[in-house]
Amino acid sequence: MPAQKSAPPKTASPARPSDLLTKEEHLELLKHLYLARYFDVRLIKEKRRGRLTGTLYSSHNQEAILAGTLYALKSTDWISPIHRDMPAFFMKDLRGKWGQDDRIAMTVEEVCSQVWGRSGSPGRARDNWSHIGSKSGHIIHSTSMLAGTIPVAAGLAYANKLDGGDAVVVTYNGEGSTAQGVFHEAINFAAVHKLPVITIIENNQWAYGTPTHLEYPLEDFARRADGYGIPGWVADGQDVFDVYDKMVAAVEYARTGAGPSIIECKTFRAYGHGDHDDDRAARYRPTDDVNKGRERDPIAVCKRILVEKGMMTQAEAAQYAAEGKGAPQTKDEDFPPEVVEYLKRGVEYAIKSPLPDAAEGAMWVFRETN
Ligand SMILES: Cc1ncc(C[n+]2csc(CCOP(=O)(O)OP(=O)(O)O)c2C)c(N)n1
Ligand SMILES: [Mg+2]
Repeated sequence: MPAQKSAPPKTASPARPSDLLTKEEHLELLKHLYLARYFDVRLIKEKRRGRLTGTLYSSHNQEAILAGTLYALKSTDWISPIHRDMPAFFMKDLRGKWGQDDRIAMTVEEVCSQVWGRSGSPGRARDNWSHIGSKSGHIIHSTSMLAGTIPVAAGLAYANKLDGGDAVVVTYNGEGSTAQGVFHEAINFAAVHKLPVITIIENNQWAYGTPTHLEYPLEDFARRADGYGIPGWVADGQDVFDVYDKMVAAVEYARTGAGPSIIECKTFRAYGHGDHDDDRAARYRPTDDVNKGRERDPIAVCKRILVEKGMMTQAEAAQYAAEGKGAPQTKDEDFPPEVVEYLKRGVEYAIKSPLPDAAEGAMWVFRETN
């Protein structure tokens, strides 16, 4: 074989979608991480202060999954969040629309009212958490049945496709839910009909008290995609830009009619399954594993990348130090003031709102009249 005379032409590596974001958009993504984190921290503190009741399902340490995926969507796209995704309800459509309440799916007031079980909430005190949705805001009403959200998403995507729409439907699912039969049935259906359904697997290493090695025999849950002949991406769930890049690819794939896909986002559940499980989780999860799992805080990862890209100075990165702290150690000063103000609006609105009238108890309950 003749020796190669000249070096092969240098091909520039293709730009990652996140490299095409402006500096403002990079900084906005960091703000979304702070917002999701502050929601979590604030609710935990409110509950400890006795100003809030009900179970909290923390998304601490998993914020980059919500921020990165939502940032790649249009407001006409649909999402189907579940228990671990509470900030998604007020973060959908937030890209470039901070403070424009009439242009986002759900306001922080509505979401906080839901958490406080007040009359202005969609669920009107029947529940304090994620069993809500918004038809106009394109959020599928959440159910508790985990992967049971995927057939609903597939049906919606099918209807939208028949109507000639270009909406993408995104479901958020824990890795544990991928072991349910309905996960297989729904994704198989979506694959056969080439439906624009994107399934985000939030692999936080635990399903309640069950570790991943007792849920699935392989390392990457994204490999479940192979059985349906659809793409399965693995994203670093701590890196909002990597999540965004994989999401842009999945959205493009879905939007062009190619069909469904799966993105597994590797992360780690910071607390117990819900706060009722915190004490027990401290016994079933070795402390070293928890510390290691929480080592790469998504806020810190994002800041490091912003500094590397020259979009933030070290001093600016150090200004609000929310990363690496649990809720009790975190102060308001660890967050940008506009983030604290934004959430404060929701919390104060909820606390001041009345409880629903007791007579409402029977509302929405089916009753035979004859
Ligand atoms: C069909 C069904 N089985 C069991 C439950 C009870 N349950 C609620 S969340 C959960 C664990 C889910 O784990 P995973 O899917 O990994 O999500 P994570 O909580 O880790 O985000 C279980 C067992 C349920 N809600 N629905
Ligand atoms: Mg899990």
